[in-house]
Amino acid sequence: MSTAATNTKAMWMPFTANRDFKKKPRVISGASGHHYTTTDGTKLYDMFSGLWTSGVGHCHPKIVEAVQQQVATLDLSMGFQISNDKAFALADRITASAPDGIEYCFFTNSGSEAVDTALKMALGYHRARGEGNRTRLIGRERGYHGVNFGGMSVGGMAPNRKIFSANLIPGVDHMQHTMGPDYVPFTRGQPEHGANLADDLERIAALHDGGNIAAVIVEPVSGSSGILPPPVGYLQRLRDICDRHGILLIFDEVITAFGRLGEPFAAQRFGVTPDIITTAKGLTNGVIPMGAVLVRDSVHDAFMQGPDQMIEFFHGYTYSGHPVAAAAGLAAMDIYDDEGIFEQSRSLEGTFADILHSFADHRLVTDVRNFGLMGGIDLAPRDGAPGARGMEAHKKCFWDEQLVVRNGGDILQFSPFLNSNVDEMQQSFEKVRRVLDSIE
Ligand code: PXG
Ligand code: PLP
Repeated sequence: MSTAATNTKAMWMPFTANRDFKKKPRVISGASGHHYTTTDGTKLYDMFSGLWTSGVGHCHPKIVEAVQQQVATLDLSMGFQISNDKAFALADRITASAPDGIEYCFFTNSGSEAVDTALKMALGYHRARGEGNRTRLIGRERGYHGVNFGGMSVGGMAPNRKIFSANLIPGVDHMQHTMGPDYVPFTRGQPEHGANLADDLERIAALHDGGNIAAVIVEPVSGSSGILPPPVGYLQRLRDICDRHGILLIFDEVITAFGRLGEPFAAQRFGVTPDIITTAKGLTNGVIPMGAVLVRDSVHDAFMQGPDQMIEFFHGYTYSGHPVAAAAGLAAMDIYDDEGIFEQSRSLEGTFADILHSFADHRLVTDVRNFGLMGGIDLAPRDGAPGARGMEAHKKCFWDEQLVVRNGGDILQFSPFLNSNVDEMQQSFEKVRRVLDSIE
């Protein structure tokens, strides 16, 4: 596969090995359904649903039409002190599918912004209730909460943090991650043991006094750091500890919301309701950037005091509730309902798990983890070159097998379309196997 001439110099690419990429660029110029097309016309199967974003496939006609209509009808409305019909409709729609008690929705443009918004809400909530001393924020090792200063500070991925070590926001602690000493490699779905890892929050509460902690933020299933499903009972235990100390629980559902776990939200899948949920990605099927923070009525209501003409929360983005993004979101919600997308996702889980775990016998594979339609395969790192084997697998999938998979270092990550089928999955993983067989 050759690469048509694209001048790749000027763009400094996000989370990319720029110099390596630019030697032989991988440039997409089209997409339809479950495939991408490159600039030279090669078709690739997308085993990552965009970037965890596009559960119903690319260029879904209903979303394309909704966006086209909206951009020609109302391209933008001021979002401060005025708003637009589509944003209100989408807020209604999302909160209706959220767990009971989650009743309000604040729009952002990304997951990173949703996270920083949620952290600010948590601090504001306690202050508004006369507990301004509750300022500590608790994240978790191996957590990913985006790249803005708040999310990076509560995040637990060392490479994202290390050059900012002196600039992270103060007053943050991290719980240990959920692949504890008792973790058994090749566990299918949720580990049976490890709920007690949640007691690390109790340890931190004892250290600082729980009454000084504002919020705890976790991904229900850690995504970016390699698909870490929560041990059975772990999330409930976190909920209980938070309740005991008056700490807000934030679920970062940027990946896990909108069907990736076969439900609107992971909160419903695990039967644990947090106080705040952050979302993005699948909110618009990835078509227009948008994020949202969903909150319990008690969190919202705490802000609603003082004179009526006063702004209650001095926070917002120019594009919060952008009408074109909201139109895409409404179309995505229609598709999720009309096409039974979450049910389809749920029905694919078993096959996906079977196929992933069939890699346990491969000489390069050291662990396989899965939950819902999130999957990870750990490759043994090459001596002295961590990440090289994962990168080689990613590139070989792309060039030799016309398959897009993502690697986080030596962890291969898979995010199949929610409406894919068993044949597509089998064929894709045959390609992955051929690639792994060809790697030294
Ligand atoms: N929280 C979570 C849980 C995420 O997964 C973000 C926040 C940030 O969202 P934005 O829209 O600002 O990127 C994310 C994003 C990967 C990968 O390889 C995952 C994300 C981003 C980049 C790569 O798994 N998730
Ligand atoms: N910087 C400047 C100078 C601005 O005027 C604004 C918004 O008005 C921002 C940053 C924030 O941009 P956004 O609202 O798109 O996040």
